[in-house]
Amino acid sequence: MMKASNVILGMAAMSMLGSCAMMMAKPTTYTFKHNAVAADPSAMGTAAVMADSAGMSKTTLTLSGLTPGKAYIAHYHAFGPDSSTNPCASNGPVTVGFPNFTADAAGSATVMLSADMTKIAGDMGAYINVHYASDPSVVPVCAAIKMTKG
Ligand SMILES: [Cu+2]
Repeated sequence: MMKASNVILGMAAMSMLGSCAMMMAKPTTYTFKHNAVAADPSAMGTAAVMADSAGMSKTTLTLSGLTPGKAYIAHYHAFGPDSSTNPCASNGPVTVGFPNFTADAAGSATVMLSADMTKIAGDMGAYINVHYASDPSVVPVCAAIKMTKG
């Protein structure tokens, strides 16, 4: 009696774990690389991208080496016309914007974006860059998501 019910409980727990694993896919992590600019020379970080079963993506940026207390903006960009093998140099249009954020006293920041998967699918989500909010032409770091156009 005891044994049988333990087995049934065990099987129920296993199947629950299985369905959770299917719903919560593991994130894919991309590394930010520094652009050839003088701004924030030690800026670095990662972008962790996860898809859920409802067609939504969740992207978490974890950044350090930013200017303490400075305001930043970040975007997903589509593959642009200037390169087909280096998304960060392709000068593509913004597809989705992250919420505005400010680096903390240590120069770190974490920002999260939930977006419909279709908005960042394929060339639509070729790279993520981080700009100064005060001057978007300053882009200290960029993370390549899709390396080849098309
Ligand atoms: Cu941008």
